[in-house]
Amino acid sequence: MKCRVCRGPAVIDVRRHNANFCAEHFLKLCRDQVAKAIDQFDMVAPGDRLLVAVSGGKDSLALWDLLVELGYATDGLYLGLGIGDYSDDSARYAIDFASRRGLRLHCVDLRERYGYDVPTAASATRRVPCSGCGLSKRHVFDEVALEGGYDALVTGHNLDDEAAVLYGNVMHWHMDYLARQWPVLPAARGFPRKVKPLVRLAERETAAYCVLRGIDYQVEECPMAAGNRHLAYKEALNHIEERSPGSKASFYFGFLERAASRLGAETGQDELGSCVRCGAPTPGDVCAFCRLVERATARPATGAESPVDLRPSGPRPGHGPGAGAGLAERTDGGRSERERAAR
Ligand code: Q46
Ligand code: ZN
Ligand code: ZN
Repeated sequence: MKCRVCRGPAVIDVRRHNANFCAEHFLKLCRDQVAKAIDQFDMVAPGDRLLVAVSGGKDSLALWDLLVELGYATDGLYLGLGIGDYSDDSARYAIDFASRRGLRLHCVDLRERYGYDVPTAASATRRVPCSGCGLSKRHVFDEVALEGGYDALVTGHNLDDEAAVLYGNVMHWHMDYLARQWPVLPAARGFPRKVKPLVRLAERETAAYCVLRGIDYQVEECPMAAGNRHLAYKEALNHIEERSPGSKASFYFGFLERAASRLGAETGQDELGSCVRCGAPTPGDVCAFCRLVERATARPATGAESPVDLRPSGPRPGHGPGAGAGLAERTDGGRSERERAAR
């Protein structure tokens, strides 16, 4: 097995490119693919300050490393979800990565900042954990990005993620989600710009990138992933990719080229009011996140305590100090109503 570029010994085959690469040229391929995605979709401008949502997993740490390598000004954001040892270990990987490189990492803990965690939210709402988890991530990421004045929020969604999201959205004909499935979402009132520079790299490639760069990452799967439909879509696509390499890329990029622009995403911003508690755009009085916090922090016994007051002291961005971080959004349950309406 020889490297396509230098004919030296290869360390990885990338079947969808029908090519093998040595370590040096594989790392270059990864940098080139991220640079190409940023350029192709006009994700960021020179000098932009980027906030990278890092979970401690391979995708977000590879992404952060790649952006630093490419010369972008980045800070990280880690969101503590309170999922036992899994969260504790994930935090360590994120913190270790940042401290070794002298990078700034905001750490936000759901329990410390809002008084609940993902397991509590799941039992209070009686929904799959990913539902409240996804809603929490989206809200906190938006909030911290706006608070910090970042030009864009960057998430580690890779090609496998995006293809699986597309598969699910097509399967159920979620036309509103399909209309917004573009690797860049522009900034809007109450929302930072959101970009996904890893869309040209597959999951296996971000894992290989981390190994070759000596990046330690959380290899365990989240123990609360049960009920996550996204994983089933990924498995289905993996079967197809195995038999027909390149299918995922063809599916996803074919959609972007041929269909996405025709769907005409509506932001819906004009119809939204502001949450009376946190100021976030919402179609109702109280946003989905604040309702989640209220349910997850409610004490069943006396009823004497009032729900957590999330009202910011000034105009949004609000919610007090700190910063947080995390992964990326998913298509399975738990899209907030403001996201349904606006994103
Ligand atoms: S962390 Fe949260 Fe994921 Fe765990 S509970 Fe589901 S959404 S699976 S990326
Ligand atoms: Zn080579
Ligand atoms: Zn709110």
